[in-house]
Amino acid sequence: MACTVTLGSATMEPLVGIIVGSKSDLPHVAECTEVLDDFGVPHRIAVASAHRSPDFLEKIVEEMEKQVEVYIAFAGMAAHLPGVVASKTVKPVIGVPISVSLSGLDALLSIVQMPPGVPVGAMAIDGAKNAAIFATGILATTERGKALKLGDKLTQMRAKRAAEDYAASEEEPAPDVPTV
Ligand code: C2R
Repeated sequence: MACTVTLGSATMEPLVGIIVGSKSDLPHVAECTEVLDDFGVPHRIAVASAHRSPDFLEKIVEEMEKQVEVYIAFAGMAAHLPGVVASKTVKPVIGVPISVSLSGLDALLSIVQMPPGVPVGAMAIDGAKNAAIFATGILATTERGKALKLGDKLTQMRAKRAAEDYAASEEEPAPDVPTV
């Protein structure tokens, strides 16, 4: 499943490689890609398991290595997938624990407790949206991220959220929301 984003006349290569342990995790991926799409960040999605389809996972990471700057890996239960992806790349890997069993604590601990030398940036359980925002923050410092004005878009998103709090509290004046 590949997704490219067209900006003007230019079709862009994916910047984020999303790998998910099972198709049953895909609803969480949708929450993540919705945010990436809002920021205009192109991404590619693959279903590949470190346990069930290790050869396919290896092939997918090999391909994505040539394209993406950051990975997001989703997995529930014994969530070894993000760590295995991290073992195959030096690029940042963001891990999202999915609450399939034990309220997601099994997946959280599997992702967060990586041995020194092979870190995974662990999100909260089911933290798909923050994974997209964190990936966008990492990309904001890259050349392509600068071209996409990702830093400005993140600032705008935060200002909008703050303005919503002001508005809900009926406080004056609401802060200006920058436009990108
Ligand atoms: P099924 O619904 O397919 O039985 O999967 C998946 O991410 C999913 O949340 C149940 C759960 O197993 C997880 N899974 C992993 C890995 N592969 C699949 N944690 C892995 O390689 O780490």
